[in-house]
Amino acid sequence: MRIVEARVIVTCPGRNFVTLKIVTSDGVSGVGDATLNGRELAVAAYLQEHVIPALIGRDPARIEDTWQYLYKGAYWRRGPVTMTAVAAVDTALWDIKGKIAGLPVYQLLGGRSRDGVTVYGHAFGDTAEALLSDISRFVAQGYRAVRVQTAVPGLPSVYGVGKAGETYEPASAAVPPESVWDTALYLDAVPRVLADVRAEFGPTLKLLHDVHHRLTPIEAARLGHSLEPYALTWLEDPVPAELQDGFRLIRQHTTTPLAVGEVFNTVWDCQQLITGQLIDYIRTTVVHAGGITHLRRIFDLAALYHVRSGSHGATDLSPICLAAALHVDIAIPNFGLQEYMPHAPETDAVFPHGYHFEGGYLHPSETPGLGVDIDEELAARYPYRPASLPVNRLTDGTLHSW
Ligand code: EZ4
Ligand code: CO
Repeated sequence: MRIVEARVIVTCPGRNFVTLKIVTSDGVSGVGDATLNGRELAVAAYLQEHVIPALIGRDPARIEDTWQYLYKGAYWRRGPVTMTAVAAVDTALWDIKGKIAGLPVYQLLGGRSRDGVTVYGHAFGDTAEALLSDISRFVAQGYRAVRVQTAVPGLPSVYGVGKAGETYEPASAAVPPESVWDTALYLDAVPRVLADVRAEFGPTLKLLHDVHHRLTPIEAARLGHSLEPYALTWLEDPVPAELQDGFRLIRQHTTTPLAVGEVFNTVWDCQQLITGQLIDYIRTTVVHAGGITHLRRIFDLAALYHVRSGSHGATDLSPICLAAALHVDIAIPNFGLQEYMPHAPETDAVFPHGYHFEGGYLHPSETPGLGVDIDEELAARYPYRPASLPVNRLTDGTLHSW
């Protein structure tokens, strides 16, 4: 069997998504997510110009060899654009292998290690009341874990906190919108809010908070320490993680568990974090970390060091990525949590899928392969619209992180 065709599909059903579809000489096809939020067309061009010509004629069964070929053969290793393109190919080939075997992909990964994939939802509120009622909404649906993001009095807007009644979408304008950031106000507000939330919901609801890379290590250490009474399941992205050693400083000062990795692309981005036991959860996921093949390599390394998975799963990762992530989550021994933001109805319609949510768990599809597809006719009705993530400036105008 040979790969006879591969096509890149760019669509915007509520937000932008890039998809790779690979077709074999036997007429079996597979899909892979290739979406890189705010940089979609860079990946589309990488696939179209540099990857697809080299795929035609290859044996689709050779997943590992194709991964190595695309990673090493490019000469220019790693990086989000390259690794998202590699991930798309890898995911599509696992989909094809599952369809040919007549098995859901998780069976090819060793079968189930658990009954369901525990997910966390995104609660936010611009007032304390709105936040508590948003969390109650998740609890009522059976969620066991909730990420809590709050407005900061004195700041007009905060990343991750939407307006009441609106669906939250981080990439909102063609050119990055700018907002104002003040660390002192933030560090003052967050512990008070988490105290209220813990008091209201009791000890068993898992609470998480995402800092979105906005602190320095010593500021993050202080925040982690001040949140200890409220027993967070994790504090996410406390600092930008180019300097993996930065986490050592945070770790020395707090027992609040740490999670990081949604922007990582390879095992090399988290090697010190994992082997130094500087984190508790690694947030890499299929689409941005080289596909199922490489993600499993990261999670296997993590398992040796008591680090559990906590894969990224915001709405800019397409239903194809979520479907693939669930096959990994259900199979690996060291699964921790899976992020879950339901997609918009238009998105779900473009990507018909068999995974489903029930009582706080997501369940992967039981159909052969990934159990997800793209409706290309419907996708064509939603043309690409440029969108960017926002940036922050400090009150004096200095550019800050996010
Ligand atoms: O900012 O997916 O934990 N989740 C997040 C997300 C990310 C977006 C970036 O594309 O931080 O909301
Ligand atoms: Co995050």
